[in-house]
Amino acid sequence: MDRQRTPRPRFCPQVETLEDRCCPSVSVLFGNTLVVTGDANANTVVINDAGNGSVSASIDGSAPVGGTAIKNVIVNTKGGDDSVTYNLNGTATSRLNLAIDLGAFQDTAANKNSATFDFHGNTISSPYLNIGVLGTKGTDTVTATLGAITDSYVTLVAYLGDGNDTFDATVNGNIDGYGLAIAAFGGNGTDTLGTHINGDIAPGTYVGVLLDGGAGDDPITFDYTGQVNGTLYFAALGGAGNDTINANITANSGSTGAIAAAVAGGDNDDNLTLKVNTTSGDTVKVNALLDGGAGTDTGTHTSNVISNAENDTVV
Ligand SMILES: [Ca+2]
Ligand SMILES: [Ca+2]
Ligand SMILES: [Ca+2]
Repeated sequence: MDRQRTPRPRFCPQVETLEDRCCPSVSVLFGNTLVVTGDANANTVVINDAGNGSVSASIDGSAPVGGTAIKNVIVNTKGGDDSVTYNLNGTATSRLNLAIDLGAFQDTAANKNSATFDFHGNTISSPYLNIGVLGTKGTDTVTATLGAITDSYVTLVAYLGDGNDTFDATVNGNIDGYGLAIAAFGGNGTDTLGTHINGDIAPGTYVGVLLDGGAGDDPITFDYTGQVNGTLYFAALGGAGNDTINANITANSGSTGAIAAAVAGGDNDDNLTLKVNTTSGDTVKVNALLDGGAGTDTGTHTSNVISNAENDTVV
């Protein structure tokens, strides 16, 4: 090496934050917490969960790092257009907390991020599975496809922040024991929020879904089909803006549980649909409300729904 050359400084430029000096990394803390850290660039994170505590992650194609007794996965992708994919590759029997920050404090309105949770049809039978996603000022897309749930407490919560965001959750399978809670908060912007559940709800089991569009003209969709022998709670809140909410609940023949459903348009002129279909003679209880809020609202609903929409149609 030429000694006359000034050594290149080892510190990074001061405009960079401390966090962003580091390379993207995956590490295990305390033997039970997997930490995935991105940087200011676009990062691709892939998490593979065997379901039994064996969880690994890679970032930007790095070799997977993980452990066999992982209970927490913490992902912070920071700035840039980031994507995070979670795969459940076997029956989930171990508890897991999964927290994903797509760059809430770094991204601008120009950024685009995604978080995808694919359960590949595997059953969730862990005591607890908690998934939280923190969106950004940019465009965030959260997609989740879950299988059956047995004797588990499962929560999926997404705060999408500003921008035109998308949340879409699908559950294909019966929900038998404890429960499931799904909540999405669209924040500002035109947010497309959807949840689709195809499966029976067993006696004593609770399923709750909250879709909150926030400000902006939000399209919100909810579909449920199955035998309701436990309790189904559903609420969609349009917030400010001209929102379109379409909720279709079908309690299959033989349902003995309870359904509480509310669709609230909030301010401005909303187009609201709430259908709760039951079979004559079933003992399933229904409490359903369609509330247009301020503005001139259009309501379409089954006869078991109480509505105050200005333009009201019973179907
Ligand atoms: Ca990043
Ligand atoms: Ca956002
Ligand atoms: Ca709205």
